[in-house]
Amino acid sequence: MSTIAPWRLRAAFARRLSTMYGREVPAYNTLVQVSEEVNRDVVGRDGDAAQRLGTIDRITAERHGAIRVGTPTELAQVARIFGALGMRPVGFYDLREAARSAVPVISTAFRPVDADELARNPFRVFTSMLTPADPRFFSPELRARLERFLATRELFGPELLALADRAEAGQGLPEADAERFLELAVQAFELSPEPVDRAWYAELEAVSAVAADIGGVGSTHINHLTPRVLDIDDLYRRMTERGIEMIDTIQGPPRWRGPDVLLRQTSFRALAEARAMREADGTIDTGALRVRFGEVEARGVALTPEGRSRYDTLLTEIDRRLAGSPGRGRADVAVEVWEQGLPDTEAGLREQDLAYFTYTAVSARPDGVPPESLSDLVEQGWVTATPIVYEDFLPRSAAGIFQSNLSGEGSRDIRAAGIGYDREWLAAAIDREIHDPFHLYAREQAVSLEAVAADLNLTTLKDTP
Ligand code: OOG
Ligand code: NI
Repeated sequence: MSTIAPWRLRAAFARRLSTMYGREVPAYNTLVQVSEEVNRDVVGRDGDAAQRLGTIDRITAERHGAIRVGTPTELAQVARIFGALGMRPVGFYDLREAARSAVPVISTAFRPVDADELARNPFRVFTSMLTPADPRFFSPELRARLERFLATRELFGPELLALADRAEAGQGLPEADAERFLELAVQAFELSPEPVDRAWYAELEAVSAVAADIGGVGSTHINHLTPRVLDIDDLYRRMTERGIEMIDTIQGPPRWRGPDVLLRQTSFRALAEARAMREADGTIDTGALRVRFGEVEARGVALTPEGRSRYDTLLTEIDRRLAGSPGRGRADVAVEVWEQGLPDTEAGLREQDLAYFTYTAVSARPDGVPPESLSDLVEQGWVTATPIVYEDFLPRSAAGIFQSNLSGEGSRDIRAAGIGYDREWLAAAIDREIHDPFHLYAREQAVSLEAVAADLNLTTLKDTP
């Protein structure tokens, strides 16, 4: 019997999750359909240029999901399930600081880390973990009850976890086991029909809607599944024309004349879904919760640490100018700041070492001796530079997405000191390396430069740019 490799499990899981989510949240199907229309139109209009950051096949299949769990134990189990799919934890996001309203979580993203695995299927899941120990959000008494509640629930059964471990250790599963694994894995992220304890949910919701979504119920669920689109402004217009209420803005960089960088995202608001509710007297009623929404994203080139700090500076500058002239629209101010602060060509980004690229020696080489500097090699036609797509997330955008979908602001005690979590803490808590996204991009670029140096017999290229 043939073994189903991790990347096939990943692709199949993403497909099945998409089918399940479309059944549960029909507006998601509309979003996917409109995204596909937009992508077709952009490829028709711009041809190959539209596929500079990924082939249309990759982009059509590309999704990210988001889930939320309550404890390090649950997060470690999630890591085993995604490990079976060839997805590793990458990056550490602290949304407690990034959001205006109460979002008491820290997060990472599970995704493939190697270029060839990403090319096969780039499925990723933004995964957040509740922080009941943070006294800004939870009193010691509420924390104790919340932790007790979380300790008794089981999100992932032993059969699912055992299959996950076998898949990760054996680099895949035989067909029949793969089928069972996928079935159980998708089930684990479906919305549970179990009644929600209304009072407990409401108590947590008063602190934070995110806390209620995570700790107010006995299971987890996928809360959005995001397709990738080549023109997010066009998509926003088309969704609005169809009468779907979108959040106010597109998060991240503005639309402008230069290259797409990092990530732009927008979403439609969480929809009210009927849920069974357990009342204080034990009777079951029907209520409604707004927990799931539809997000869409456009991806650009990955920025170096220097490019990223430039990006953060530009965001702050937009806020500063807006505060100075409150009558102006954010989009206009953003474009102005971008045009003043960022090179508007790929070559400019490369020369200032603001973004990552892969380099390839061309087979039909110019005559003579190759120059030694990388920019000369590219300019004189010895080497091509292809932007590396940003595969990760942005804390401020993520906080914005969380926030725009919350029912209330929640509450927080700003006098209490927050407790510090970081990448090392998270790695220890789940006993896995948390990859640094910058290292992954830098490694991909470095590997390509080594190949160029070997192809062209150059010894001095390695450490540039
Ligand atoms: C995750 C929100 C963050 C993104 O794309 O930035 C996110 C959540 O709502 O659980 O998915
Ligand atoms: Ni998302």
